[in-house]
Amino acid sequence: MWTKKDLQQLIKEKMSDYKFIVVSNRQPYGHLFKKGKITHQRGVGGVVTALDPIMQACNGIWVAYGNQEADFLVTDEKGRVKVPPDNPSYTLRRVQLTKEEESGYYYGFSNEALWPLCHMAFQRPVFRNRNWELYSNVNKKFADAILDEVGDGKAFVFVQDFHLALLPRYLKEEAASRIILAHFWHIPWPNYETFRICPQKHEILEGLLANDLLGFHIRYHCDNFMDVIAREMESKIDKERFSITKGDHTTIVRPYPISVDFKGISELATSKEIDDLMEYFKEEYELSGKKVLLSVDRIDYTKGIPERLNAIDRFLDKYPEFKEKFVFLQMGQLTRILLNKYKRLNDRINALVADINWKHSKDGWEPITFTRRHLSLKELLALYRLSDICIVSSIHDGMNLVAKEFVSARTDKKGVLMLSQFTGASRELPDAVLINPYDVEQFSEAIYQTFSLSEGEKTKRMTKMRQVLKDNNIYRWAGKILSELLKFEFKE
Ligand code: ADQ
Repeated sequence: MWTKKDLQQLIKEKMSDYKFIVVSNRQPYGHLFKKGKITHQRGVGGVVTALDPIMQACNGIWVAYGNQEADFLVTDEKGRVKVPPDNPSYTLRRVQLTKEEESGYYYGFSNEALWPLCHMAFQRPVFRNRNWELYSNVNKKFADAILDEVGDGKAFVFVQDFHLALLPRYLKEEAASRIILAHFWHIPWPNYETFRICPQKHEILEGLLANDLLGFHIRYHCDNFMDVIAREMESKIDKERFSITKGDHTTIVRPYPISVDFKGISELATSKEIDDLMEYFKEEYELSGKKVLLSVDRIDYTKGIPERLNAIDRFLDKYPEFKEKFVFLQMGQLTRILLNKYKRLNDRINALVADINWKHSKDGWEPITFTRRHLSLKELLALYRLSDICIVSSIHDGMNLVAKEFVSARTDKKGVLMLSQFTGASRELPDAVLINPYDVEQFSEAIYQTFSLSEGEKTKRMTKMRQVLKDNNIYRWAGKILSELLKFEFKE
């Protein structure tokens, strides 16, 4: 089993002679104002959880977009600041973007073109030349910052996600012999029929083929990528080694299913503070004596929120005897709200919640409580622990960490996970109750069947899922990628 210590050890032993640079759009720490004073906030999510301790162990450099109001008030002239702020041990180099750059690179090409292109959610991608230009410029800006940090030395660079598809090529063009590159793509890779509509497909593929190692969550996404390359690029494909050679450069393609800090979550979830928070939520949402259904998502059209609400509606149509017996808590965090598609989705969810609550309400009881806010990790864990059923109904999702967090929090081995078969997580967690969010009949029936599972069956399923995540934790994800990366040798 991989632990945080194993990872730190690996990096200390093998990376001492080189620089280690992580690059991502989102930063591990942000600086902002609170009551007139500058304070800081740690970023959330698996990547920060896994890589922050590595960076602390190897005195690395993390390059990211500085998007908080006080970010550049604490940095030097190059945008550098030592983090973690309470125990400075590595360098965060912030890249500064103008509003126009943020709009074209982040909202525009990343989230209006690549996000819908890679998710089979039947949302048409929008390709605008100006957004592409800004996406390229910003990738170049990231490359300049990294090259400045590498200087005349040698570095291992670990790139995150779809915001930075061109970055590997810019780096290799300038310093091929001095940089070894891994890139992890956190979202699905689409099939050829879908990908081929992208006007900038060749530039994107060339960008990604500059990596030495390219990772996706599951084998299926690797297969899709290899297939797209076979049809779009002159290259040599080795299906046994899972490698692609273009010119004299070879890229290895591998699946690495991302995960969560299973042990850390299990321990925190059983603390007294979480017990207190559970009591608070039970009172706040009037949960006593009722079964609790829970969903937690960014409000995104890939997460299947309307599909879930429709399934609750159908379930109550068919089984009205369940009225007053449960509450469905939908916790949603607003995201990308500047984009029209997200504004419309938000309006649609509000209308659906109002309609369904009106239709099924009884003596002051309403089936759905919709809370739109960001929750702290402790609040999340309290909600995971007090719920009977956690529903993840994404219509397409690279992995989905909510499913894994829920299982990690259930040290009592109770609670049932309902999981969309279109998430990467469903490959590792077949003991969840698997659903098809497009099939409202099957989905609503699955809710009914989940209510009637025996306690023994629930424990059996949860025990198996916990065993899977205990082994496949976030440190294993990072450890596997970095061990592979360290096998590459610098060219003389
Ligand atoms: P996301 O699409 O953001 O990530 P997901 O994996 O579910 O999706 O992670 C969401 C994270 O945000 C979870 O850690 C969750 O707890 C947190 N979160 C959600 N709603 C919240 C709220 N209201 N308050 C606080 N926290 C909230 C992308 C891909 C996924 C892939 C990850 C990691 O789309 O498929 O699993 O990257 O690779």
